[in-house]
Order: sequence, then structure tokens, then C-alpha cells
Amino acid sequence: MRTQVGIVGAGPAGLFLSQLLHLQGIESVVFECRDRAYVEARVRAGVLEYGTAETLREAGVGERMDAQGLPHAGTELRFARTRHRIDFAELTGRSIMVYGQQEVVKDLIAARLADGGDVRFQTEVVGVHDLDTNRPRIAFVEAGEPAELDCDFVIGTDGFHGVSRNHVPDLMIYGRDYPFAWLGILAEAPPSSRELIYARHDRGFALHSMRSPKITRMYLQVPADESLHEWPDERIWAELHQRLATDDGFELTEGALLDKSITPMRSFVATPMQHGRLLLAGDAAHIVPPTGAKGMNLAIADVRLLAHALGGYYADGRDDLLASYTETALRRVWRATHFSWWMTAMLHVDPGTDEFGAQLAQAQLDYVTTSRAMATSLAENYTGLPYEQSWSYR
Ligand code: RFL
Ligand code: PHB
Repeated sequence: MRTQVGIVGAGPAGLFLSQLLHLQGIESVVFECRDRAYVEARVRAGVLEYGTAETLREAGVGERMDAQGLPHAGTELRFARTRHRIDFAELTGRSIMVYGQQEVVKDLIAARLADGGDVRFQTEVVGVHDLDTNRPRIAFVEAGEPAELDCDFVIGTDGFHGVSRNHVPDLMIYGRDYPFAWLGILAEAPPSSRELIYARHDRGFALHSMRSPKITRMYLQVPADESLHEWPDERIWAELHQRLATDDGFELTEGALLDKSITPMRSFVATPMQHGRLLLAGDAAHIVPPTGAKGMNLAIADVRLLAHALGGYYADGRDDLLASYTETALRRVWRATHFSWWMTAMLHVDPGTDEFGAQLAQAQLDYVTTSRAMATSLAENYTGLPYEQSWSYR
């Protein structure tokens, strides 16, 4: 069995790369250890940068997003029981799109399969070999049977817990674990606000987001290693009411909980993002805490670079774009890593810090909500900084 590009993992990164390669006439096979229903039901990120939404459109997978997604021209920072709006459109001329990651994944799977794409669910990659040669191989297990795929390149888009990253020798890891986690809920309730609300409260951070006019997505800062057993539904609602309360009578609409989960918070950057014919993208190479809503957007940005570099390789035999992939990708990754860390520090209550740390966070919030320069900085990072190049080589 043989293809041009073998892709490990059908998250947003792997699926979108397969789509961008297909548009340039490059063949790929995507391996996914989970089944299709599981991948399509996984509730994760919800905010698409301006450029991510635009890239999805350019790749022909933006139709349902434009019909069902919710464009937001701003967001709210809430603290001391008061609302402060950051007007993205006015400050940067850009908006974001609120559209669930699982919907992006569904659209990508549908597009790939409609075009005869080779996406193999319930097929686990168990090893990648001969990465130093021009003929790397992917070893996988499909329906209990071991098999191999020969390819020109192996792309590791298998997420943070994947196997690909371990095949990069002398990998350097930089990161932070935060002393808190996010408890996320999906509720069958109309959103209580038109835009997202990032709230800092003495009891901890809270985020009000949404998935549709009928579904609210919310998060609460909880201690690291917290168990979901500690959080019956009533406690979650009581905490959300307290942390989101305002002096002007904000009302939070409750509803049945459809999903409940806890996500640890970490910053993680692995470098180099490549070794020989193996290239990593998305969570396989880097993780940000979700406060800046950058995780999936970074995955898409990596894949844009890879699509361009592989396009150059197949069209003109160029390998310089592939050679500089890590360096180019990491510029954006480190910017997003800083932004996500900064948003996290400003909005959370660090149980390990004293009043000094709390006052610094408050000073940042005061600054960002009173200075046009600082608000513009938040807005341009949040809506997404410009890409360095187009995704297609031609
Ligand atoms: P993904 O989405 O993790 O996809 C990787 C895929 O690879 C598969 N896989 C394998 N397949 C075959 N063989 C193997 N050996 C394999 N090992 C793994 C996995 O099953 C999976 O389908 O990575 P990708 O494509 O890089 O996309 C990145 C985004 O998913 C991620 O950045 C964001 O979702 C981060 N993130 C969140 N971001 C937000 O902005 N807001 C959130 O609320 C939010 N919640 C989350 C999250 C990430 C989570 N992870 C990674 C555990 C909640 C969770 C639980
Ligand atoms: C979400 O809607 O899931 C979401 C929104 C903004 C974030 C993180 C998650 O910063």
C-alpha cells in the first residue's frame, strides 16, 4: 500500500491538511484510532479566528459554518460585577466565528469522504519507520490486522497523547502546568448573552460561551486534579450564577446539562516540529490553555504552512519550505503561547499566589478595559494575527 502523504490522526489538523492537499492534487491517507461517531461528538473548542474561518471557506468547507455559525464582533470582560466590551470590529476591522470544533470536524469528514478521500477510522497507528529515508512507512492495525503504508511524508497530527512526537530525537520541551483546570458544560439553554463573557471573580474564572441559539457552553475554573464527582449540577449552576453576577441584573438561563468534562490547563511547546520525513502539527507539537481560544486555530495555521510547503515540494521539487517549517510555525505558536498565558494569568485566581499576583491581574484588566492601545492588542491577538503566506503553493 502506498500514498504520497500519510496522516496520523483525524482531528481538525489531520483532516484539514488532507483537504488542502487534495485541493492541490496531492494524495493522502488519514488514520484515526477512534470511530467516526466518537470523533464527531467530541466537544472541544468553539472560537474560530477570522483567518481560520476564511481558510475554511477558501478550502470549500465553510458553507455550513456560514449558515449556522455565529459571527461575533466583540467580547465581554467582566469583573467587579461590571461589564466591559472589547469591540473587535471597531478596533481591528475583524470578527470571530463561534462554531464548534466538532462541527468543523463533521464538515471536513463529509468533504473528504464525498471526494473519495481515504479516512480510516478505528485504525490505530502503532509506529512510524524509516523517517530518515525518502520512503517512510506507517505501521497500523486495522480490524485487528497489522499492515503498513509506504509514503513520501508522515504527518503527525495525533494530538497531545499521540505517538508521532516520540519519533523526533532530541526533542526540546518547554511548558507550564497551571494550578487549576476548567470544568466545561454544555447546557440545553439559550445563551444569556449575545457574545462571550470572560469573567474574573474572587471565586475563580468563569466563561460564558455558546454553540447555537439554543445551546450554551460554559466553563468554571476548578482546582487542578478536581474530580467531576465534586460537581453535581446544582453546584455548577450556583457557582456560575455567583461568578457571572453583575450590579445591573445579569440573568443566567439554566437548562439540562448535555455534557460535563474537566480539562487540565497547560502550555507546552515541542521543538523541532520535524525530523526527516516526519512533520508534526497541532496539539501533537503544542498545547495552550484554552483562555485565548487558540488551540484549534493554531492547528489550522500549522496545516496551512504544511499544505504550502508540500505543494512546493510536489510542484517544483522545493524542499526549502519544508526545511523552514519548524521555524515559521513556531513564530506563531510562541505568540499564541504568550497571549494564552497572558489571558490566563489576567483572568484566573492562582491559588498559589498572594495579594501581589491578584493585584497585577486586576491592574491588567483595568488597563485593557481603559486603554485603546491595550484593547487593540487583545483584539488583534484574539481575532488572529495575519498569516505569513497563503496555504496553496500556486
Ligand atoms: P486532536 O483534535 O487531539 O486530534 C488528534 C487525533 O489523533 C487521534 N490519534 C490517533 N489516531 C491513530 N493512531 C494513533 N496512534 C492516534 N493517536 C491519536 C486522536 O484520536 C484524535 O482524533 O488534535 P488536533 O487535530 O491537533 O487539533 C487540536 C485541537 O483539538 C485542540 O487544540 C483544541 O480542541 C484544544 N482544546 C480546546 N481548545 C479551546 O480553544 N477550547 C476548548 O474548550 C478546548 N477544549 C481542548 C479541549 C483539547 C482537549 N484535549 C486535547 C484532550 C478539551 C480537550 C479534552
Ligand atoms: C468554547 O466555546 O468552547 C470556548 C470559547 C472561548 C474559549 C475557550 C472555549 O476561550
